[in-house]
Amino acid sequence: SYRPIHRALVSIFHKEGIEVLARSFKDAGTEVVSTGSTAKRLEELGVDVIPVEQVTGFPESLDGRVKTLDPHIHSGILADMTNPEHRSQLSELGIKPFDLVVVNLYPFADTVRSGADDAQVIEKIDIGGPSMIRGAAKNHASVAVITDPADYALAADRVLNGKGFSLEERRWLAAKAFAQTSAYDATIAEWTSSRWSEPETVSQKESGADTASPAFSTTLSRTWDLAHTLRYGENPHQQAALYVDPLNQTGFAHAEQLGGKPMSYNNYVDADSAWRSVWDFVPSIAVAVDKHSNPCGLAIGKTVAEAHRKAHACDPMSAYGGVIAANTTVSLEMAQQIKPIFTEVIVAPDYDDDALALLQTKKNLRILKVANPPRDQHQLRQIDGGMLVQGKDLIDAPGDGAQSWKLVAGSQADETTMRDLKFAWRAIRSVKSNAILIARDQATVGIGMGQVNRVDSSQLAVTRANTLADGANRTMGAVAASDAFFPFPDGFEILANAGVKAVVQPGGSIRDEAVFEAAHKAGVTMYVTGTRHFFH
Ligand code: 93A
Repeated sequence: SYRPIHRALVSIFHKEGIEVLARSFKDAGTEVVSTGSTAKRLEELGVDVIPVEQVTGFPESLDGRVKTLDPHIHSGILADMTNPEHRSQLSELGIKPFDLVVVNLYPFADTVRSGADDAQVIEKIDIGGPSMIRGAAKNHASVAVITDPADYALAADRVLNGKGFSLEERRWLAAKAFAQTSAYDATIAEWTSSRWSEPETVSQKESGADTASPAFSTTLSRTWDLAHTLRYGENPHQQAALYVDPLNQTGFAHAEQLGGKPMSYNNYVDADSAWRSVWDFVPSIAVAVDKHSNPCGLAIGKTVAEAHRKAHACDPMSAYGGVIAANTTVSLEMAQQIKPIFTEVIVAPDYDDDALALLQTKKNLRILKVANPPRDQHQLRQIDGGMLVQGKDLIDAPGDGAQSWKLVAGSQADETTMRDLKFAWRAIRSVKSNAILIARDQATVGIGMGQVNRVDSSQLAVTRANTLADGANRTMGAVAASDAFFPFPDGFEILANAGVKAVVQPGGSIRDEAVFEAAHKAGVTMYVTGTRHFFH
């Protein structure tokens, strides 16, 4: 099953690391065919190279777009040398087979990231390279294909051992090669479909596309590059890794870490969630303190330090070991407040120098800087055997503007109450369903999250508000939001009994009238938004 390497085809964009392979070619006397700058580099390294033009009898043309796309090359790659007919055809045609193909591709993703214009990006779509790789991988019965510079030393060994690669090794190399060409094409598809969508001139009948698919095609065709493996997943017995979108270099996954231990799987999940919630409040200054992907405090402040004080005060007990996100530069004052609190992660667009220096004295605090707001428009979630995709629950969905809210009980909210209701409605999007959120002075004071019925969420929100406040009654005169409708009056009544004066909720239950009636009786102002904010 071994195939000795007599003749190799080499065409590589990145020349790094090729020395070891070049030396083996020289020492073994391997015949090497190569393209333009690759041939030049190999010659510098002392290898006798046959230029590809000599094999094709055709000049490199069209600015290099046609170099190796030629039957003299591809017959040498694709001939199945275990097949006598292929062998005799090759000799009739005067074509010599390749035993080894070494290719790495034009740097498409790097070119996109460099900010190059469309024409330059398009020029970096490699056509000849993937053709050679796919041909050699298909024909692994006869050819070994190397696409990863990390395998050059291995290839050099197999060139020099006189036996070449085993069939098992060639199959493994073929599998790696197909994975690489498919990822390469997927990145191209992501880039093209993000800018070229179905034009209006194509009717739905003509395109035959599912109406949902154009919006999602960019997200679904996305490729993921392994950034690094993580120590473990949610639990120590689970393997985990971080993959990043090669075309989105600005997202949370690319956060710059300015201090602390390496990020864990749970740190990423929780901090991403806190990060998302503070951006809902721009242009206001907001801080979130999260635990297990839920806020244990979320607040708006005149300064970032004030926002943090208010967010922390919501539930100081749960804030222990939490993650903190701010949507603006962290000040020294805020850093001083955080100093005594055990915190896993802090994420912000930037830090004042003195604030950063102070935070860096906390050796375990992971300090993340993410310059840009969240950008991804869609969310993916894997289910067994499939993938769910949805548009993001953006806060400016219809109904988020209070102008479309409908007053269904009690009297019109005054300015301060309305301000707090809007805050509560905005904040509740970050809370796992069923969610009930009690707020005052543009800060959460009690959050009931993730319960399997709304009554428990209401009770939890009230209990949290009043037991975590050193004897103060924080629900009396506060406002509340519910992420979805109250199916019965009971969940609402818990809030009313605790003294909540105004409630905002989506409405839409078949028992809406009973809920509104309960609000009316309790003298509580109630608005319905018409939209909900489920978050599962
Ligand atoms: O422009 S191409 O799509 N057309 C080709 O025929 C071709 N052959 C090799 N790109 C082609 N290549 C690529 O050129 C290889 O994948 C490799 O990345 C690069 C090597 O360039 P050079 O000719 O400078 O050695």
